[in-house]
Amino acid sequence: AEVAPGAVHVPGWLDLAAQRRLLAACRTWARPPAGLRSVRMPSGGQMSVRTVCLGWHWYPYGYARTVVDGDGAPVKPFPAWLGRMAVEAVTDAYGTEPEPAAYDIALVNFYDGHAKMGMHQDADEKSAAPVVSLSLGDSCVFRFGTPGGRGRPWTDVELRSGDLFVFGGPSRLAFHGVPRTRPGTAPAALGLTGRLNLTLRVSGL
Ligand code: MD3
Ligand code: FE
Repeated sequence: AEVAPGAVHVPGWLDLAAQRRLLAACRTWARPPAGLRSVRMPSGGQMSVRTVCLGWHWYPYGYARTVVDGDGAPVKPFPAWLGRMAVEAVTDAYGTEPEPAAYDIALVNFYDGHAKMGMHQDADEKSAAPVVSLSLGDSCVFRFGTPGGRGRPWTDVELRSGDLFVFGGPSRLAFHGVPRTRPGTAPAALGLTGRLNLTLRVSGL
């Protein structure tokens, strides 16, 4: 379903077996060094989401090759199979191949039952390539706004385990956030308490 120009939601893109493989990989990436951490904003606040990065390390507001705001360790490599998955995702969502830009960043966000993410833009990448989002575990309310500001109008979309969302074109700089998750809604067979979201991106660096 096209939620806005360039914003395409593909429910159930990953079957249970694929979700389990991706979750197992996320669990190895989450371990230190350069593992899961919660980001401290320059304003002093702490994000309730915990994040691990592959390829490039995101910090407010930029990308580095080491965990500059954490343990200082080199960021884990971005695996080639994730890059192939990103190209397949864009191709399936849009029905056309993406421009030849190499996906080289993954941000893996973990939400416990209380975590949420305020409305923001993803503007630290130097590429206009679409962002690929994959959800695992608990469902959430995903709020999709406009490029004009963090306020209304917005559309609330339920994201479930296995869902794909691709954000490109005019939607690439839209404000978006996660006002709440729905604890206890993860597929029992997945074995995850909470929610994971992976975003695959092109750094342009
Ligand atoms: C729209 N993550 O990591 S995924 C983020 O569920 C982020 O963890 C949320 O926002 C999450 O920055 C939302 C959906 C998403 C991801 C990236 C986007 C929507 C986007 C980039 C541009 C526009
Ligand atoms: Fe974002």
